Amino acid sequence: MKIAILADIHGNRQALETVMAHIDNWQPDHVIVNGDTVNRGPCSLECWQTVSERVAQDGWQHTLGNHEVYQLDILENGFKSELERQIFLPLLKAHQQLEGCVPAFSQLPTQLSLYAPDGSELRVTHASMNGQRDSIFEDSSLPTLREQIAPSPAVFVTSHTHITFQRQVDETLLVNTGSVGTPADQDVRASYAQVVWENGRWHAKTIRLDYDREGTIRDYKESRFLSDDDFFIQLVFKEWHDAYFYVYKWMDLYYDEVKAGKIGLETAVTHYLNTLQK
Ligand SMILES: [Mn+2]
Repeated sequence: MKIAILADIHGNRQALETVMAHIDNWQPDHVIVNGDTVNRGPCSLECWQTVSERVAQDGWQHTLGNHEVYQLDILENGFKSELERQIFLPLLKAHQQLEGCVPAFSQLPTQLSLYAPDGSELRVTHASMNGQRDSIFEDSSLPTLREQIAPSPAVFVTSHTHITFQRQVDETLLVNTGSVGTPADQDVRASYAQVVWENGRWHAKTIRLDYDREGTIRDYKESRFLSDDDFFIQLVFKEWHDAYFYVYKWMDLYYDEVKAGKIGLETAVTHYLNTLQK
């Protein structure tokens, strides 16, 4: 039994196309898209539609990611303040692209399980058993990991951190798929996981693929995702460009001061980007 698990496409259709072609060539028995198909990148709608077509035509499955939850939250509640609206402008732009597709996100399952002939379980969820935002890291303590994957299956597949790894946790093979659209391990290549049941045991492999990054830059520009009036998208773009997460660090350093009105959002973002260039 061959299972492909891809995740965190994040609106990057160039990366998705390359990964899809590789998966189609591998001919797995099951394909699971493990959440966060939308947001961050310039082509949320195209990515959602492409994956939805494969779900309808080829039996692919799709789990709920925290970014699908964000879109449902915007649909239901909008933004709490003007500052929130500015910071989350990239999410709002994706929301406008997605239009009528967002309600369907509420139908996505939070986890999926497949079973080997011996009854052993492979479980797939976007982050952990504690929810779509509870990151599983390779270097977490054993008690933390046990709690995040309980009740422990034979194979636990997570995503969300955009950093691929494999680790044994007691009897469980723990696999992080990494991210198709915007990896965060400073390796810009798209990432997905192949999990195989063979000769009575499970094993897993991460696949890394080069794709048309110039095409992604063109998509950012042509979709006007990278516009001058949206300071925050420049941080998100730099995360994609460098395959590294900066937004959390920016939040730590500047969010309170920006919220208190001590520094403008544009200044705070520009200042931070300048420090990164040194
Ligand atoms: Mn996520």
